[in-house]
Amino acid sequence: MCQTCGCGDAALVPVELHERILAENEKTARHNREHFVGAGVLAVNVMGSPGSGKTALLEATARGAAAKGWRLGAVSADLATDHDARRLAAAGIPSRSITTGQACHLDAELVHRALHDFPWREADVFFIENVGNLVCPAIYDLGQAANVAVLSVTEGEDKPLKYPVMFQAVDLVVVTKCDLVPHLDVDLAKLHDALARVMPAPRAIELSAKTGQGVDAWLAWLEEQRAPFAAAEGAPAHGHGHGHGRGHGPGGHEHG
Ligand SMILES: Nc1nc2c(ncn2[C@@H]2O[C@H](COP(=O)(O)OP(=O)(O)OP(=O)(O)O)[C@@H](O)[C@H]2O)c(=O)[nH]1
Ligand SMILES: [Mg+2]
Repeated sequence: MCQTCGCGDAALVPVELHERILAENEKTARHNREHFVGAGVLAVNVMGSPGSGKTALLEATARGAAAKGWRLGAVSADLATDHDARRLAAAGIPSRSITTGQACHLDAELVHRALHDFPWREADVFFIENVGNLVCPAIYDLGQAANVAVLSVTEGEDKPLKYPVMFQAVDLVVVTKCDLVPHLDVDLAKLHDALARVMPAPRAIELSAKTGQGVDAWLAWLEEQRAPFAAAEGAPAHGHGHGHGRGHGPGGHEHG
């Protein structure tokens, strides 16, 4: 049970109080967004079920980003360990862990605190790996520019229909562990159909962090998201010529 949001339990957290918590969160998220946009940093909220392959996706991203000359940064959240931040650091991504205790999602304040004393402004792309959970993380704005859901092929084609709040909130779904498809009964056409029914603007990339399938398409999507930030600074989308922290960035790029 999440003690922070109450997971919709009106006895634990009355509706009015929950609305106040969300309103407070919105304020801090706006503040975070101003920081990210002002520093020309593309912040991406990476969400998905426990074990869906979020950290593996970021490890694969580190391998591809090096070739593009991007600098990456990350915070990685789970309830009790710093395992993922260590994995990301080992993959070459400067990372900080956020341990949430009993909370099943990140909120804007937790992210804001993690940014202190951390050189996030150095990054071109900054990933926020959320707590593994297909529900609550979708409700909390963190100040990110883009939302991504990671959905592995082992989870079943109907997940977008069963957990629509997540899939309604994201700009992209990365369908992971595609190397396993030959060993499963999963029907990818059904999965894409379910996404099309739920996502306002359906967009998905099939990927395997293990084989590298789809990583180029994922990097191209990131480059697309990054472009307005680079253009605002008069630098190429993958260049380092931008001066971080100078208070400019793209307008109208905010979501949710
Ligand atoms: N075969 C295969 N296994 C994968 C792939 N990506 C991740 N895995 C495996 O799936 C398991 C979970 O991967 P993680 O990257 O830790 O998943 P996560 O979503 O970050 O997990 P949490 O942070 O705990 O929610 C690990 O055993 C990975 O090796 C993939 O592309 N192919
Ligand atoms: Mg992880």
